[in-house]
Formats: sequence, C-alpha cells, structure tokens
Amino acid sequence: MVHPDSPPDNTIAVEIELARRRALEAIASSADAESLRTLSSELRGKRSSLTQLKTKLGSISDTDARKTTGQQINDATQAIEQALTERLGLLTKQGFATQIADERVDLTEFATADRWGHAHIVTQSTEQLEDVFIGLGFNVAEGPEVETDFYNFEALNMPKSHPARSGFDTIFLNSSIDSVVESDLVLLRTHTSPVQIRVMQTWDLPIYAVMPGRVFRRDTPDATHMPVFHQIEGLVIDRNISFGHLAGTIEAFTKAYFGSDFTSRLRPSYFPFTEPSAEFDIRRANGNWMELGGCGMVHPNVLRACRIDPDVYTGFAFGFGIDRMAKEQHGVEDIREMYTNDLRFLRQF
Ligand code: FA5
Repeated sequence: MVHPDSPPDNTIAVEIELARRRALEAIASSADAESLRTLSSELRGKRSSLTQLKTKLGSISDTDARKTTGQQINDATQAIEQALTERLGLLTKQGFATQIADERVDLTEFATADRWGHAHIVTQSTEQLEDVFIGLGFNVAEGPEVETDFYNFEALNMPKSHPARSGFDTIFLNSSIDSVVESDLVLLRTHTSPVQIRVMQTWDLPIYAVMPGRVFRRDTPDATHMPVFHQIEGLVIDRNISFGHLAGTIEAFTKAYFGSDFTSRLRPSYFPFTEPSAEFDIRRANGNWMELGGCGMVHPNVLRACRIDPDVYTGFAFGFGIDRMAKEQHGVEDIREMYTNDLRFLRQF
C-alpha cells in the first residue's frame, strides 16, 4: 500500500504498478488467442495506462526520479510483453489442440449399438437366400447387368420376333440399333436367366448354381413393380434330373427359408426357356397361396445353345423376384417404400 503522503513520483510508481498488475491479470484471464490479440493492441495503444504514464515523465523535474520512473515503466512494459508472448504461445497451442479434437474424424466412435447401420432389407433377403441354397449344395454365380440380346433372349430360346420378348419391357442401350447385328444388341438384362447361359458355357458339369442380381424393365413403379428390381435364378444340370427333383428342391427351399410350416405347389405355366414350365406358389399351413416365381425343365434348345447334349444331361431352372418376396415376407404394403431411403422405414428390418 502507498502512504497518502507519498511524494508525487511515488504516486506514479503506484500507478505503474497498478497498470502492470491489471495488465497481467487481464492477460492471464484472456480465454483465447483472438481476445488476447485485441487486449495486446489495447495494452500497447496510445490510450493504455502505461502510455499515458509515459507522457507524464516530462513533468518530473528531478532527473534521477525521472530516470527511475522511466525504468519502472520500461520494466512494467517488458513484463507485460513477456506475459503477452507466453500467454499467446499457450493459447495458440491450446487452440490447436481444441481444433484437432473438434475436427477429429474417428469412424469407430459411431459404432455404438444405437447408431449401427445394417444391410438393406433386399440385401438381407439375398444373403439369406444364398445361405439357404449353399446349405442345399448350390454354388453362387453372378453375371453382368449389361447384356447382349444373345444371352438375354436368343440363347434362352427366344429368337428374333419371338412373342415372349414383348413380355419383357426391355431397356436397350444401343443408340443406333440398325447398325448392329440383332444378337449383338446391348441391353440391361430383364431377368437373371442370362447368367444360366454364362454358367453353362463356362462351368464344368454337373451344375448346381444360384444366381442373384439386379434386373431392369421398363415397368412403371407401383405397389408391386419397380423398374429396377432383384431376382434369384437357380440352375441344376446333371444326368437323370427329373421334374420330381425340381418340385423337391422348391419344397426343400421353401421349408428351409420360410419355415417348416410352409409348403409349395407348382401350377402349369409357360416360359420359352423351360419345358414343361410352372409357376410356383408357397403358403403357410391354412394361409393364402403367394406366387413366388417361375420354373421348369431346361429346354433342350437352351442346352444345345450351350453345347450340352440334351440326350445325356437334363436339368431344371427357377427364378423369382426377391423384392416382391421380401415385401410379402415382411408385410410391406408398397414395394416402392423399400427404395425411398426413409431411415424410419429401413430401421424396422
Ligand atoms: C422371369 O423373369 C423368368 N426368367 C423366371 C424363370 C427363371 C422362369 C427360370 C423359369 C426358369 P418373370 O418375368 O415372371 O419370369 O419374373 C419373375 C419374378 O420377378 C416375378 O414372379 C416377380 O416376382 C418378379 N418381378 C417381375 N417384374 C417385376 C417388377 N417390375 N418389380 C418387381 N418384381 C418383379
């Protein structure tokens, strides 16, 4: 404390000390580098207490006293400068640490049970179907989504102008269809059956394969149709394969996938690539029949197109829509809901 009777130069000394303390306190309590920079320009500015006190130096007549006071101001200024530098260093360091913590991208931190994503309902069904068929002794094959007319139609016993072609509302990719040979027409596959051809051309016999994948048709979306949907194809080629094997496989699959209280039935139908052909339906005991897909014995013309002798080998094929099956299985009213990407819907499955 300064005595009230202290000489005037002592009063200045007190003011210097006060200014120094206030400045050091302000520096110590500044929260971030930016506010410290503002404070620093205030402390160095013309209106700062120390600058004001400097202007009083000239009025101290005693040389020694003026020198002492000048020295005190310099000491205070230096102390403040040093505190500014140290605090700025500390705050900048802390600022970086905060920034790094804020901007940290830790992909594992989202892996808490309530935020886990999961496979889409159709992907789940596809994987479960694959598992069931693998359990029944099948292999899984895939084929291209962009196909030629040969694989999608011709090799499947649908030559040019075959009326069944119009049943598949095909999306062609050729810009100038007049310039190419019919069998070279490029299209988005309308079903997974072309993968049968690719498998028969390249795999060794016997063949037990399932082929899931995305297919495309110019169908207007409605409650049961999408222009892009999914099918799974099944193909067995071996010696002495009969229609009984087909019916037995469909029944075994139905029980393995849907449950032992489910059963299947076949109804006569027509597909150019199978003969005889059937639709197959499934139902829970006493429930309603639900149509699942088509099937039949592989047509001899299809075997011949793949250089397999129909007198030695026979086989069956089946194919059904995965989206429609998942829709029925989970009681989804409208197939389009599965593709709106509404998380409230998707999280239910
Ligand atoms: C076929 O596509 C045949 N390739 C199936 C086949 C394979 C028969 C092997 C015999 C031997 P189809 O056009 O009926 O058949 O289609 C099969 C299934 O695809 C239908 O039962 C249905 O479940 C599904 N499907 C057809 N169009 C759509 C669509 N626009 N949206 C959703 N699912 C569809």
